[in-house]
Amino acid sequence: MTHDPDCLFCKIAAGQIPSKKVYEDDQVFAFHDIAPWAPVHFLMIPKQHIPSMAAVEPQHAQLLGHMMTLAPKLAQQEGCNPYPEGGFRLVVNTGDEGGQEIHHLHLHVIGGPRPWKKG
Ligand code: DGP
Repeated sequence: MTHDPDCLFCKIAAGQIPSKKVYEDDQVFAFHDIAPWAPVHFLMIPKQHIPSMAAVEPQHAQLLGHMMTLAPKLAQQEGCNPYPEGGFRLVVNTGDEGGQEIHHLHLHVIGGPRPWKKG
């Protein structure tokens, strides 16, 4: 599994930098965003270092599917109201023009009663 020793999110996944953990398994780590846009805002990251969605390869399909199927369960666990009145937003910023600041692939899971700061 690839690991970048200079990557902030690799360090968070490894427990070298503290975070408020939401979920962890052998492939994925989820934790609260440090600057939430909404009442529920956490990040899901692969434990392996993938810089962005632009770097995704067919070999990552199972991992990405795992993240996407976990997201609704964790969203509900973290307090998002049920679909359709509730729901959540999934965001993957990609590259500088896509608004990506941390170059380790991450899925924003955002929800809770509106209004939100962004969106
Ligand atoms: P993006 O712009 O998509 O790369 O989002 C990066 C997010 O990461 C941003 O919403 C703030 C969050 N973030 C940055 N540094 C830290 C940190 O040290 N801890 C936590 N929990 N979140 C962080």
